[in-house]
Amino acid sequence: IRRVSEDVRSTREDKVHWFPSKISELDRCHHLVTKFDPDLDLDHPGFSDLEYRKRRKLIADIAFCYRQREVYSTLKSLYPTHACKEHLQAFQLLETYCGYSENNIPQLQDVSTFLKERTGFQLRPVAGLLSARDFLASLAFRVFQCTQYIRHASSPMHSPEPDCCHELLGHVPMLADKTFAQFSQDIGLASLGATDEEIEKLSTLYWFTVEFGLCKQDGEVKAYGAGLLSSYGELLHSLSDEPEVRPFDPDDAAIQPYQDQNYQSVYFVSESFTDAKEKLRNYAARIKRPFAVRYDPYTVSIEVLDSP
Ligand code: NLE
Ligand code: FE2
Repeated sequence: IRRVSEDVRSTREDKVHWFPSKISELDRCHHLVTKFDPDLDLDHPGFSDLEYRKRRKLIADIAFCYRQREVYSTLKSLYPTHACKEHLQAFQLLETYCGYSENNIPQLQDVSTFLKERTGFQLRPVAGLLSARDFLASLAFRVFQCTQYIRHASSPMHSPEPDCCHELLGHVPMLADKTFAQFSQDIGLASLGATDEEIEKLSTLYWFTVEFGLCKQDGEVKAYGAGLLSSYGELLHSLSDEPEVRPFDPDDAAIQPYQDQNYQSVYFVSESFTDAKEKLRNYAARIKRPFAVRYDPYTVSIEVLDSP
């Protein structure tokens, strides 16, 4: 095995996308997509709402607590019957140790410290929806980029874009599970230096698992996707008879078309997280890259190796 990280950067620059190899280089993974920026996106539900746009610029506002309460208590009442057990367990801990409650929005740093102790994941504030390439690269380091603002008050039960309810209620509890954390990092590692087409497939896979995944537990189907666990409306929809539900197969899920404005019409159900993780590893091993990557947890960096 020969290290080729320098080669990748110098001689292969035109063929391989730059990707971060040190955690500090995530500073360069800051490219927002403009689609959901309420100041730039004409279709954003809050675009013509100047009051909303002003509020989005402030992160701590009294009004935030109010919406949080409604979203929080409504979702919490559904979790016992609709959420997977990993989510339920972690949610309990977050209420006990991290200030999760309907009256309080916890501090990102406190939640990050909690996650770091559980699975090594840490949270990093981000101003809006990132490009898929940058977002996935962060996962390779067990860094989760978290939005801080809250959804528009006109639709508390479903938001098309991520917001702090989505991150804190949907993603954070799941990232406290070891197998799920590994699954998330594996998607990130597979994305480093990948072609645009592969990034598209990996982000679609991410969409149908981390965001909208279902799983079997004790003979029942439960939700583990963050997009479901943070939307009262879609959580009910996903476990009703309406949508199509297919067994999770990465080759199938990676090319399934989807939209991000409303509830999904198709979901994928995994046998277990371990099964999903193994299937994903098998998928990732078949992605063609002129090198391999290995995460070194001691130095918190990515080593680039020649493919064997
Ligand atoms: N639909 C989700 C929610 O309402 O929380 C957010 C999905 C972000 C991909
Ligand atoms: Fe998300």
